[in-house]
Amino acid sequence: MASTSLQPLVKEIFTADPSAHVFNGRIYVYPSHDIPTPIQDNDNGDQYAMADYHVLSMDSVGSPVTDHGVVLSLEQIPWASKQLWAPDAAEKNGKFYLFFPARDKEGVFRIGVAVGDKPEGPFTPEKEPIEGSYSIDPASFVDEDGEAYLYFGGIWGGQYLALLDEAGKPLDSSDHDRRFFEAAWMHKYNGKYYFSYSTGDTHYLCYAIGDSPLGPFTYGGRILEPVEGWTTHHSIVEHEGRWWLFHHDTSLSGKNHLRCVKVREIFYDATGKITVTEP
Ligand code: FUB
Repeated sequence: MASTSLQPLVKEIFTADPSAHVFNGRIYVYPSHDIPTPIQDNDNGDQYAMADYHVLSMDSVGSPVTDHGVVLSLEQIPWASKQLWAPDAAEKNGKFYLFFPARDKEGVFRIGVAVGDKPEGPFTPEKEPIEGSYSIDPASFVDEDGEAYLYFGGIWGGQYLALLDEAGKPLDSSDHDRRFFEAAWMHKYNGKYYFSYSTGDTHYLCYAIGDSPLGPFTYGGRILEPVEGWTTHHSIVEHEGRWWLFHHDTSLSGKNHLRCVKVREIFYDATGKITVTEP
């Protein structure tokens, strides 16, 4: 099924970078909230000028989607100056944490945290970003033993994470079809850790598999071919025994910075490889 034939989860607002989780049996999606801007596309990503976050939720894929409205906005965050990019969320001891990147007052991307009592927010931001944090695209992963991890990285392809090829050799930064660029995500399937990501300027969603959440991860293949629009960004979540890929494209607007979130089912073959068609 081509990405363009899928329907956006919501059409009333533009959404991107969907991080999906199941909390209390319900699917919650933490997306970026894209907004119109006169800023032309540039390599700094200034055209992604987002100023608040919404949360979406649904009973299951295909059921009505609730937009919970604004759950955190730029003016509430004392350290941030602009660009509320791809967020993610995690639960710990009954509190819900929203992790988000934004440029600080010096224009450097930092990662902040906001806390809420419910998965749908609202969220109250900490006064400062996470100490020592930098870069974009935080992705949280809580393992079965309760240990929590935050993956991050991006902005023109800094290869922040070593991924290995099938021979155990680190992928070269010139391997644009396979190296990490941005949009990190972690999920666990059958005891293995799947680190998935965007290759950025070559527009693939790929994954690499490891025996530990800290890696090393060995390149496993592509999840999704390029979609409409420059960016590609995703999350993978299990719900009621089926696996879902949330991602975005620009089919609702035709503009790189006005994206829409979609969802499709994914499958695993007998060797653990991800496929978008049922084996
Ligand atoms: O939404 C802004 C940026 O575009 C994200 O941080 C990247 O992953 C890309 O989707």
